[in-house]
Amino acid sequence: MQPISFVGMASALLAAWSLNTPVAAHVTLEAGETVANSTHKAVLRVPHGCDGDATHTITVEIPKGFIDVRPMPKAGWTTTVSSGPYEEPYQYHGRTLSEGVQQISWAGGPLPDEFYDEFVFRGYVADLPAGTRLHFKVTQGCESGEIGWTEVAAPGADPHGLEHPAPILLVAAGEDSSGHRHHSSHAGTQQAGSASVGPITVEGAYARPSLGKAPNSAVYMTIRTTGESDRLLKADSPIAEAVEVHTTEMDSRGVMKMRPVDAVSIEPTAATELQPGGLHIMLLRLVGSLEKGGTIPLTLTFEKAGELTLDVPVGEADASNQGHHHRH
Ligand SMILES: [Cu+2]
Repeated sequence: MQPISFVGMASALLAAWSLNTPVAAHVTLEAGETVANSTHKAVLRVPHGCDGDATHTITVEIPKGFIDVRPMPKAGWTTTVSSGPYEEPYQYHGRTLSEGVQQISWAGGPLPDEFYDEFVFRGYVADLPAGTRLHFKVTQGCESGEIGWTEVAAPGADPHGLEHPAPILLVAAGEDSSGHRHHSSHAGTQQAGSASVGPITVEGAYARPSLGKAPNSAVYMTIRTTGESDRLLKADSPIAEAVEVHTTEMDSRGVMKMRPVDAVSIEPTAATELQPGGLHIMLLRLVGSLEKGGTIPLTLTFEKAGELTLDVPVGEADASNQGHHHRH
């Protein structure tokens, strides 16, 4: 993985990519980490062509252990897969899978050298041991030839020195240092109040109990990323007729007011806090009451990491977070 420092650029136009990409020269996967026994959406990032030439083909080889693979079709490109038998069969959702996709090709474009694009596919990470590196060998076909992003470091060796490394997806341990379980974006398995998708982690989420017949409530949480900058684009929950991302500001008369925001930047340099008196997720026109001790489902959509659904406990945050009043 080639870490990309994008501090402060979250609101810049995507076109800025191509002006700032010498550091992002490699073909990489957007999320470098996943966990075993989970569905994973892989996003191949192609930052430029081959020595100035446009790209017309991207081919990726699917490594052993990444199964039930489905590419996302791409406008302007012809997507093809080649399938074959797995080295060994997998038990998957009550079925035995003995063959599947081994290679995906996107042909078309062309993708001019000065542009950036993404190629998406999803699959299921089999029951692999933590620490397994899945190497997705990529061949980038250009008008004048091709570049193979296929180099693989020896086990335990650092792949950073390689000139044309194969994009890596690391199978991480199921628990992080704080003892929290990591979870896939599959709903229904998370610990209430925390969840992760790709490099994004949500922790400490809670919803304010509804008061009497108050039609609205709010959800607070801490969001972090171990990857590049991302943006929270929207939130949804069946518990409210509308869900908006709000910020709280003081107006010229010193009155705190809330207003919707288009997106919230998630930067790798600092945690993003959604808290009373600041950014929050607004639940408008509640469908029922929010009782302390219950949970509500909430889906967050991130620009790059995609969707994450978590169960949000209804209640209070840590004592340190109490005492603020959310104005309406
Ligand atoms: Cu609000």
